[in-house]
Amino acid sequence: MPLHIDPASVLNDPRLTLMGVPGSPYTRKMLAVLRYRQIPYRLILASNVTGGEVEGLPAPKVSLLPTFFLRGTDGALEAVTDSTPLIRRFEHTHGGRSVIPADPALALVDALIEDYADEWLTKAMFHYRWSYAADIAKAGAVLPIWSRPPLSDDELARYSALISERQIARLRYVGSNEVTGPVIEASYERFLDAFEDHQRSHRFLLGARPGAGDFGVFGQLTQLAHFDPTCMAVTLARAPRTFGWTGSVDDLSGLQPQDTDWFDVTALPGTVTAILREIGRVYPTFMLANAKAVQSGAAQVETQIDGKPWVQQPFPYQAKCLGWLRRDHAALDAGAKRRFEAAIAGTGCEALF
Ligand SMILES: N[C@@H](CCC(=O)N[C@@H](CS)C(=O)NCC(=O)O)C(=O)O
Repeated sequence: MPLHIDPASVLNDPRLTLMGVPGSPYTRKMLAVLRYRQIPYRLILASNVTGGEVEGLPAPKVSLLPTFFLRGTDGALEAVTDSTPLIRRFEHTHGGRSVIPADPALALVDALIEDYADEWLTKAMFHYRWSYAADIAKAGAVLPIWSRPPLSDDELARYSALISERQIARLRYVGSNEVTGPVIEASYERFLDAFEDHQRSHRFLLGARPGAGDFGVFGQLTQLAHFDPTCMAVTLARAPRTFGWTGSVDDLSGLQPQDTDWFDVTALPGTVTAILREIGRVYPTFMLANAKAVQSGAAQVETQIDGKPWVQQPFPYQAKCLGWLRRDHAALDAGAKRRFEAAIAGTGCEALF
């Protein structure tokens, strides 16, 4: 039976209402942010693929998970997607336990890491899941269960086929193909090595408290490290701390963050610079080539990443992400801009701004 939800009940509920599934990295990212921030919520399990069977709620402009149902400026309930601006919106609506560093220069480093996780690490997530037979089989068998229990064997087989076909056809959106696959995997492995090294001395990416970037990385790792078998084995073998970190970031409601827990952006540990160097090695080239292709209406993004050819179809949303990073950079005052530029100097990330 479809679940009927009355919009008025959502408007009057002090909890946030969102729709998502455990197999969606961005759903997991947002759930972890809400738990860490101690913001009460309710999750409606529903998938875009198998159909949500939820009636009564507005539909978002683009159907993405997670979808939040929030009061719009006109007072009516609206469906809102995109984790990055939602995190900033909740910073204004709910006080305390911020995931945005107080120093705007460090906040931009955090936003850069978040964007890399959301828009680049997700390539690895999607690539491993829908390229390898064992991963396709596991995702196909389990993903439908997460949003539509109970299912008979026949129904499960039908939804497994539906999900796999649909997602494999979408590999082209993230740019996973025979040419780019090895670049994606090598870059994931280098990221793991750099993050693992960082965790020998530090708990989170930018200090002893998590930023939005940690939650972005966490979201992708819920799948890369903890679910899809090929990359899970890679992660466990190369980066046991990262495997463990992913389990712990899921629920940080008991952490007691202090204002002094953030790194000083003028004295970042070398392990952060190494992570930024890995980001700078792959991400700016892709983002700039993609933005250029979107702008010129080209049919393909064609560039070289890490010295190897990269070909994929343009992704307009990621051109928007680049615009957001540049907007935030332009908004920094002269002192913060200097601190930020010194923090990323020599990493390759400068090319983005
Ligand atoms: N920019 C969005 C990305 C969300 C996203 O891509 N969600 C995926 C699931 S993880 C999705 O809903 N894809 C469309 C679909 O499955 O129909 C965010 O940050 O929340």
